Amino acid sequence: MPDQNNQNITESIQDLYDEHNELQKRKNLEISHPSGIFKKYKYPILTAEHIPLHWRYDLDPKTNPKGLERIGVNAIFNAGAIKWKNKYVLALRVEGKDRKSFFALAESDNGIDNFKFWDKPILLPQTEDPDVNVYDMRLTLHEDGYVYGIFCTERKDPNAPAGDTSSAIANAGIIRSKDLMIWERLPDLISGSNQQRNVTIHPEFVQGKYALYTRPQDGFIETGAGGGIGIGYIEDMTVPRVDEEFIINPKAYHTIYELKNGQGPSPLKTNHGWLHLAHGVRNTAAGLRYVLYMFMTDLENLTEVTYQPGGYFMAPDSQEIIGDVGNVLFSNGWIEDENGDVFIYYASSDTRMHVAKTTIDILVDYCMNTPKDKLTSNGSVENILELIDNNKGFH
Ligand code: M1P
Repeated sequence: MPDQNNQNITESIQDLYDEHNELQKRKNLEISHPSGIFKKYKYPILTAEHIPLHWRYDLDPKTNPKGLERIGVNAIFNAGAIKWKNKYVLALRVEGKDRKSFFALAESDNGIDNFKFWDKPILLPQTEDPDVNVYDMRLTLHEDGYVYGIFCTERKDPNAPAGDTSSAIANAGIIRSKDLMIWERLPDLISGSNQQRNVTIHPEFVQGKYALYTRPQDGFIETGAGGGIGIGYIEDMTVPRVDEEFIINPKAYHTIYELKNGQGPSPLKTNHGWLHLAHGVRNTAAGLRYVLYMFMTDLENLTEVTYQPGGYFMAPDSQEIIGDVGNVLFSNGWIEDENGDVFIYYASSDTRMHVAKTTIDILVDYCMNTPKDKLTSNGSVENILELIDNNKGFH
């Protein structure tokens, strides 16, 4: 005769598995966007509910007779991305209910649905100064043959006054791998800045050196006098020292990147230059607003921004506006397929992951042919008047 309690727990766990399987199998539906620049998808590709059940529940009826969740996940967001062995692989920021973030890999055959987590989250090798919190990994296959994972590592500010339990120091942590399974931890970035976030590596050597996109800042939240997307060079990644950072894309008054900005994933190479995806932040009465924008840099001279469309490329729509940290779009991962398709992995409001699809040709057209921000209202009207003028005879 089966034990009644065990029977119940087995059934309730089975129900959880059924729901979880349904969620993972759900097909995504393409939604066109009026801009024509990308297509979004109806469902987020990954949410906290997608986390495998064996990471959250004690599945043994003897030790969990009530079938309760033991370890909860709050959100999944800000994923690095790479095409690996013909799969679309994401390195997700998984944030537990305890507020600690960690990384876990998930993969999909088509890049838009049926993402499945690998068996276990990543236990990061540590430096002598252990990470307290880690997040926002960029995955980049470098021409040296390694896949680099550069992420933000955060520790309490040792100089914070007594009673200040919030101030932290953020820096770039670096791991690398040749198989995405065994990761070597390198020293954290050494730079002249108090804080670093949004650091990623350029995929090619530049005059024999590694090039890193950085975001120097004075404080933990505010970039202060620093800020902007910088570039710095490193001789040897096992001693990752950037002696000088050159700001290639500064924050600017009355723009969508007025307060701060940050490089998203590593740039994509095109015949017309390097394509960059970044986030821009401005302050509003309702708090910070994070949107995505794009720019291009010269193929040879990475410090030269050649094109920068005015305004945002993508902003939070409808449900994307709502979440743990509302009004935020953030992207640190994209994948280019051999046929020129581009999968943009972005998170909304620090809560869930989405994908948008476009092509290299469309992104280059968008960057090269969208008027730039002339930084005044009249400048914006001039851009419209020029378009109206050029449209004579077409409407
Ligand atoms: O909460 C919004 C984002 O804030 C930080 O980004 P940035 O350093 O550009 O301000 C990061 O914590 C990021 O993870 C988060 O999504």
